[in-house]
Amino acid sequence: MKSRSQTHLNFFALDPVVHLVLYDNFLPFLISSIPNTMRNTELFERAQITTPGGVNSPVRAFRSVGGVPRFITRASGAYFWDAEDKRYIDYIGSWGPAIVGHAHPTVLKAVQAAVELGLSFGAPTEGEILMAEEICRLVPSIEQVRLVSSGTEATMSALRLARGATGRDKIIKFEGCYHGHADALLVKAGSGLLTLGNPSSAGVPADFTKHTLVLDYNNTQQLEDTFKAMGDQIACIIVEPIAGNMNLIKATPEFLKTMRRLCTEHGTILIFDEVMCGFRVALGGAQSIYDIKPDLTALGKVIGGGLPVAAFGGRADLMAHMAPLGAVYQAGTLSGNPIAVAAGLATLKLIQHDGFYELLSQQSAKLAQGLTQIAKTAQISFCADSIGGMFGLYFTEQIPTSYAEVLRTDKEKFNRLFHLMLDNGIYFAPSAYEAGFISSVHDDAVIQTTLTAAEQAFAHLSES
Ligand code: KE4
Repeated sequence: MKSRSQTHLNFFALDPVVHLVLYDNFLPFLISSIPNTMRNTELFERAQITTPGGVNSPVRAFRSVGGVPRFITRASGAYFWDAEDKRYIDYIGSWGPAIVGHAHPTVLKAVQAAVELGLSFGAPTEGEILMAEEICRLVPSIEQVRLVSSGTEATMSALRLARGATGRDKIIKFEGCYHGHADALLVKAGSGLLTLGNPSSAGVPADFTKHTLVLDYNNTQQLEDTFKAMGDQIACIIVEPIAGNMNLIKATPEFLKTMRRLCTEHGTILIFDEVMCGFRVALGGAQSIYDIKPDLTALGKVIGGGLPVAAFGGRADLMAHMAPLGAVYQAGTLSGNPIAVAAGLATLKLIQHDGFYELLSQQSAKLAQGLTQIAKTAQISFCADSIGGMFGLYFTEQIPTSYAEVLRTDKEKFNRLFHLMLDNGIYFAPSAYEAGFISSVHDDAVIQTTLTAAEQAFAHLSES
């Protein structure tokens, strides 16, 4: 019996000509001629060997909608292509960053110019000043800002700052809002009256979430009651002023106004997590729409233009607590990375063109209203909502205003719509609990193609 190494050796002892024919010509031809209808499946199976779930962020695994994730090879404008060279109209836009469309020439040019000068220095650069000045100019509540590399870092740092500046431990978040995966924020409502948080993830000690109060989004009375009971113990409220992580849910003006008043009365820091809605719903973010001034804001996604830039900032007197000036520590090797900042600055310039947000709002409304009309014709219980470049799709009669209402929408119907549209080259967010995103290049032709595909999809849904 030949040992494995002997067989191996003989194989490599092949006549070089045979090896050349076999390895450098025939096999590559053979592989390339396999119909690539299996490439996504093949890549997904391979990915799962070396990466948990085959993905580097859970939502990408399609576990909520089922099926095989599409491995994207390239993107341009409103489109991206998968490993089987199938083109899709993209309605996630990298979960927000691709607001001017994928691979915008101006953004690519800025990145290419920056790359020529080096990738990362670990020392300050002028680009970081330009980015900080632009953010402070566009978001007036931000007097000082610090750049980081992810939304999680931004919110985690803002929380630490609020606790450091107030000397208090308790924080308030809302069921259905997602602020990244920092331990104190991976909580679900507890059973207690004031819903002290319980960990929503393994690996998070109960001690790390016992100071996190989880309240109901848009429940103003509960907010009043909580502050009456323990307002002077609360370091901060963190909220998505327009929520995009339980599908699209807008805060009521009364909810945010009450929050602002209670925080002022009790010396609590109000943190707006605008990582998703910042520069997405309006140039000044959600805070400009509601005309409410938070004490701190977290930003991300759009300000990196697709590369890793996020930020937290706000009142200068609070930011003065940050190291190296103050006692609240935060740091990051790649914070303010020059390539990422170049992409972000180029994107921030493009979104300031006249009429940019009017166009986004108009196009997202066309999509939402068109889908609603198609569903009505198909006599399917469905509605849609939009604001700026964000939209929400709900299989229910009324637009939800709370997490509990979102959970009552028909998730199974959404999943069937998702796949019917995916098969037709339309890529919605792969979850009934995510918002959708359009870019400034989702023009009428793109929207019409989507609506035509939706007519077939809803007709199919109504037959079954
Ligand atoms: P990142 O750490 O993923 O950069 O940002 C966390 C975060 C913070 N705050 C808000 C309001 C967010 O929406 C996010 C991240 N958003 C998700 C979309 N649901 C990113 C997609 C993903 O997790 O892969």
